[in-house]
This record gives sequence, structure tokens and C-alpha cells, in this order.
Amino acid sequence: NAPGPYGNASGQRDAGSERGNGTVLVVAAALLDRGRLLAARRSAPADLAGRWELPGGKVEPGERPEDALVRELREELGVEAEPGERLPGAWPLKPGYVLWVWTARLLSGEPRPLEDHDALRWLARAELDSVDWLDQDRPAVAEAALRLPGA
Ligand code: DCM
Repeated sequence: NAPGPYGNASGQRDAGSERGNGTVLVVAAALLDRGRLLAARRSAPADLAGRWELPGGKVEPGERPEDALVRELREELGVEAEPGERLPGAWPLKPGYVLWVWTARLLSGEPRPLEDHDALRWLARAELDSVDWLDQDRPAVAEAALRLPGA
């Protein structure tokens, strides 16, 4: 995402991305390829750096959530991807932020950590516990696991 205020200095949420109901929508992808799920290690901010997440980011004003997802995957990973189904659930992040997650498949490109991340891993179902997921992403990862072989 663009120079992202992860909350500004006064700790307030990103008013510019508000949806009109006081909530900022964050979208993320359970990118599935060849029976594996992509995990991305955050490089910032300090309190999240080193933890693993499903790649994504904030929906911009007037932007469709699925378009935001495609944009974020292009910016952060350098790939073209297609959203599939939205995983059931809406997970609270920090106050004023909620996370929605879609499955997605690669159309072209090989993901690289271009922005916001410093490592990527493709995890099979049995490997999902081998990285330290952000707490708020864990329910979505569990949902995504049901879409991987071996479920
Ligand atoms: N976020 C999260 N889990 C994700 C993606 C994002 O908890 N899978 C959080 C991190 C930030 C906020 O959402 O607080 C906005 O994300 P970003 O900074 O990547 O735009």
C-alpha cells in the first residue's frame, strides 16, 4: 500500500479510507497454488514486523474490495491474481479496522516480496503452523486450510 499510516501519531485510524460506517476495510488474499497457501512476512511496522500474514491492504475510498485485492497483490507481490470466493468471516484488526479475506489464484507472475514484506513462503496444509501468523489472520488461515489438499 502507499506510505501507509498504520494508525497515525495520535493512534487514530485512517479516516481517508473509511467506509462511511466508521470502519476501514482491509482485504487480504488466501493465494492458493499447487496445493499451497502463500504466507508473507511483514517488514513493518515494528509491532507487526516478522509476523506472517495473508497479503493485502486497505481498500481505498470508492474502490471495490475485490479490485483493492487485485491491486494490493500487484503492488506487493508483482503478480496478477484473480479473487475466488470470500471466506466466511469478518475479523477485527486494530480498533476501526476489519479484515475480509478471499481465496485467490495466480494468473501470471511469481510472487516476490516487493513491498511491505521481506519473505514469502508457500505452505502446504501440514506446514501452516510452521510460521508465526498474526493473531488476527489465524481464523482466515484456518478457513483457507479447508481449501487445501488433505483437508
Ligand atoms: N493487516 C492484518 N492482516 C492482514 C493484512 C493487513 O492484520 N492480512 C493489518 C495491518 C495494518 C492494516 O491491516 O494494521 C493495514 O494493512 P497494510 O498496512 O498492509 O495496508
